[in-house]
Amino acid sequence: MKALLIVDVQNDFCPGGALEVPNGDEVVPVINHLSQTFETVIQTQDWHPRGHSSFASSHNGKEPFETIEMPYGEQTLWPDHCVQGTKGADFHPDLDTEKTQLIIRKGFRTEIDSYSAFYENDDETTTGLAGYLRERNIDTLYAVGLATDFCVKWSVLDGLKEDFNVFVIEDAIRGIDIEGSVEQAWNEMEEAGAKRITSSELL
Ligand code: VGL
Ligand code: ZN
Repeated sequence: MKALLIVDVQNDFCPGGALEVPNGDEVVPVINHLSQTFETVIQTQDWHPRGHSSFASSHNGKEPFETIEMPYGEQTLWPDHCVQGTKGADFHPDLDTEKTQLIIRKGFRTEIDSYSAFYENDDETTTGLAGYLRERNIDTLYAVGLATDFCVKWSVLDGLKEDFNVFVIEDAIRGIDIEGSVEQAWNEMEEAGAKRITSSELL
């Protein structure tokens, strides 16, 4: 059984948002088209409390896109984004969410960031997604959404680590791209066993 995994298609990651992904909104019509063809659709939602430790504003003298050392390793700092209950944290208004069966919220613990749909950035704290998928006999994921080089990449890598087959739909994702990070993300995903496809191969 397969599922469509829609990662973080939220206002703050779209043009005009707090952490905009260039052309991030272009994924919306493609994803809407794809979700019609899936029986199981799952979404993630970046969902940070105010003052989250991944926000540059929580660290004196730090600017967005600098990195700091956290107890679990290196962490990139971001503009305040996807704050719980704000418009920026809402899904893009044109994203079709009727077919969504599960929404995984992540990044809600102040002290740990969470890029992946499966594990928080400490690589230990789980979201419960792997168990949910196994109980529903889902063994294959099709990953779409934002951002290629962060939440999509880590969701794909962790999905593979948890033994799911993972396809990445290249025209249904967009990246932030910090110093070549999109190309690096593709290399890492493909080396780990992800299969790169286009939506036209499914539609
Ligand atoms: C994301 C940075 C911070 C993402 C979330 O959805 O890729 N990136 N929080
Ligand atoms: Zn975030």
